[in-house]
Amino acid sequence: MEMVFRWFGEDNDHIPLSHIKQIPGVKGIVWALHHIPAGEKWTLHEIEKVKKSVESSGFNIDVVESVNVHEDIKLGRSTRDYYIENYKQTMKNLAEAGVKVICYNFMPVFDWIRTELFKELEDGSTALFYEKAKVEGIEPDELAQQILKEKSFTLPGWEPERLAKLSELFDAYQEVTEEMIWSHLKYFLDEIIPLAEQLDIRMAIHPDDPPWSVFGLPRIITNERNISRFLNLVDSPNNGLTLCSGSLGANGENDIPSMIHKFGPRIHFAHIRNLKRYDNGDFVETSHRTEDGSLDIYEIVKAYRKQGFTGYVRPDHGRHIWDETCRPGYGLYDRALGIMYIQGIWDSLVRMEKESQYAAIK
Ligand code: DNO
Repeated sequence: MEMVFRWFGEDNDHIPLSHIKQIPGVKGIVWALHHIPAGEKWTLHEIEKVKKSVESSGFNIDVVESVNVHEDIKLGRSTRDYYIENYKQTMKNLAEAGVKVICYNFMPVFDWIRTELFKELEDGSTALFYEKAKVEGIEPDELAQQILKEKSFTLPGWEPERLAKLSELFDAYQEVTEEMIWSHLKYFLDEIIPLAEQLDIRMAIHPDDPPWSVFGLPRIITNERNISRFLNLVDSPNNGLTLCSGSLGANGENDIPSMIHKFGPRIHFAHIRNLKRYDNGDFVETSHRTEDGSLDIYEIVKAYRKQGFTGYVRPDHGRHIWDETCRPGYGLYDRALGIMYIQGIWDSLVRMEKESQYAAIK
């Protein structure tokens, strides 16, 4: 596995690359041109600017998260071909700059959803929280207002241009069923995967977060069966996954280690994080440690090790600790702790394998 760290750019992140450099084991920066609205091309010139600053700090730019898909593509509108052409041009430019993996998602309207960004935990830290009853009893624009009342940060997936069109988008999705989303996704994949093969780019869809329908919007990348269906829509190694343990793990029926074994070589990018599920359907994000949440992070890392996983991995959201002022989920400290926990498990597994081989020889 190759450890990478998400970073929002020089003008957009409070964490300098020099601090990321001090986290042991991090090889690459997961980046994006966050200022470019979904649907517009990423020019080589803009890409090269990030490449220069990231590479001069000693990191690779192999993984992009995300090149967002324009809503017209998800809605299957007649204008989708225009946006797909732009997407392809972005893929070509990214390949030219040396990018290997593109993470994206196919969630209608919203990317991830939470009801509180700084929910206090028992230890005094704060973390992202999802309250089921609240989502069921609130209008989406009201939730967006509440979530964004702190203007000191921008949130990936909650970009202003997306939120400005909220009611128009909800109207547009009224008639869109899950099966229609499947067919729009297939149309998109039929266009981009052959190009990804030519460019040697691995496309990695991110699961829906949380993995169920919210506000009546159809969501499909939610469980093992649907992920198998997704991979068969275009059966190519370049049509792969970002396997996000925390997104899928919000549903207790999703068995993450079993998915890792099942989808093995089609997982190009691993997001590892923990969360604590409550019986009433709420969940809160926790430290990465197995004991702190509902997911068995040890078993997850072990499954990757057993698969011989050589892809990219990043710690996912962390808590906000030690009074750090940061974008929700993306502080330095707890993600760095998460990295050390993941690497601690991985390194122990490697050592145990070596020791048992050695014992067998003796
Ligand atoms: C939130 C992230 C998501 C993710 C996208 C991938 O913190 O996990 O915004 O980047 O869904 O396309």
